[in-house]
Amino acid sequence: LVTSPRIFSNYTARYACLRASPLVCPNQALAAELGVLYLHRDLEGKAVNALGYQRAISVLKAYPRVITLENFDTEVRHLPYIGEKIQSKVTYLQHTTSSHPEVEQIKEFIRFGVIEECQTIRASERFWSLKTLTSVHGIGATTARNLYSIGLRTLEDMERYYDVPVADDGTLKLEEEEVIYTPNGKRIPRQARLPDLSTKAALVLRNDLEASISREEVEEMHAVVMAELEELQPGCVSTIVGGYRRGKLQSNDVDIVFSHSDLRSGGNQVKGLCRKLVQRLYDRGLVTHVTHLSGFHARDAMRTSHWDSLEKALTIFILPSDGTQKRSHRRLDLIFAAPEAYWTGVVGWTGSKMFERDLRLWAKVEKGMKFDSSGITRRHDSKKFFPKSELEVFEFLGLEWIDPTLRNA
Ligand code: TTP
Ligand code: MN
Ligand code: MN
Ligand code: MN
Repeated sequence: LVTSPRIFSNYTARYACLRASPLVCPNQALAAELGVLYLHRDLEGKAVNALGYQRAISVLKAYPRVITLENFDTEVRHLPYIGEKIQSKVTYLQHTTSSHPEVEQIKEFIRFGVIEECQTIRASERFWSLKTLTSVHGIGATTARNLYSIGLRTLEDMERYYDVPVADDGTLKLEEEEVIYTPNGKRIPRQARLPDLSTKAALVLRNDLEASISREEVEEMHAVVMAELEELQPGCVSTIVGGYRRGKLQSNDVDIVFSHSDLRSGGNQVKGLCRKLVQRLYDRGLVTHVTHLSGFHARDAMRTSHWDSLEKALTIFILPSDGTQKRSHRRLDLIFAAPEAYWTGVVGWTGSKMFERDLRLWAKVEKGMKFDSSGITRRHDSKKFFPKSELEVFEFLGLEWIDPTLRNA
């Protein structure tokens, strides 16, 4: 990654969408150590405290020099979310905590290369158990704490608790797909719905789903999906977004935003296409499970910060084996935008999560706009705006361009 001094000029900004944040920063080890404190707070359900660390880490990621005791006192401790409370005109930009443990903890790291509290956390059985239990897809911190409180500690405990079937050779088995037979013996799947990824299945597939995905495989998956989509609806366009687009060498999942190249169609070519594509990929054996599928049904209870009205499917995908290599199940997120919402979709799904969080906050507080992956709305009269390129999204919101590889806030 090329890092020129200019791109760091805005590292003092309070909004992550104004800072250039490279994938790897000069204070990577410090960020990782503070990351332990963030994770600990997050696993314990201390959301406000966790966010404080997340914000401090995010600010450090944009700081262009190795932090020393000297520049810490002259500069770093005055950065937003790190040092003393800065008076802000907007109350919700302020810290809700009155003390700033980060200041002492960062100093500790500069002096000793570790933070004592992190050592304590790393030695804690509860921390490792909660971390392990949440490594299973679909198990969040709250569920993990509940499982811990009834005595579960390891993945093996979880296998027993969720009654995962074990084969004779000791390997775990996926449950057979349930089928019913019609009176004349025709075999049809019991449910017309695509199979959900149950906790049981997530446990069986955990080694696959935990493994990271190379850029090469991301691109191969993208090509396979696009070939299927082209058969279904010619002329679609797509961008691989998420961590891949921010330059990560290894991704945890694959995120793709789709649309249609025909702007005049008013989105008719993409309406319902998400569901059709997922069904087709399922019929081909490429998609094995679905964890979320939006479209014709009423909005479900998925309450995440990135909720928008775009059609999307969160799936489990596996490339066909070519006989020489064993393939792994991967998480694949498919997002469909009408042509006019394509660029807000791409910006909204490129991330990082902190970049997106502050992009929304910036738009709302500073510009009187609501940003979301499905478009930009002016708050006072609900007028919708649909930028025609990614650069136009930035310009419209009054932001300097930040390259996707510098959005690792
Ligand atoms: P993710 O796929 O969850 O994350 P990622 O691609 O940044 O990193 P990873 O390699 O671990 O997959 O989300 C994709 C993008 O969607 C994310 O970068 C920003 C956006 N997003 C949000 O803004 N809020 C959310 O809650 C989620 C899940 C995603
Ligand atoms: Mn703080
Ligand atoms: Mn991703
Ligand atoms: Mn994703």
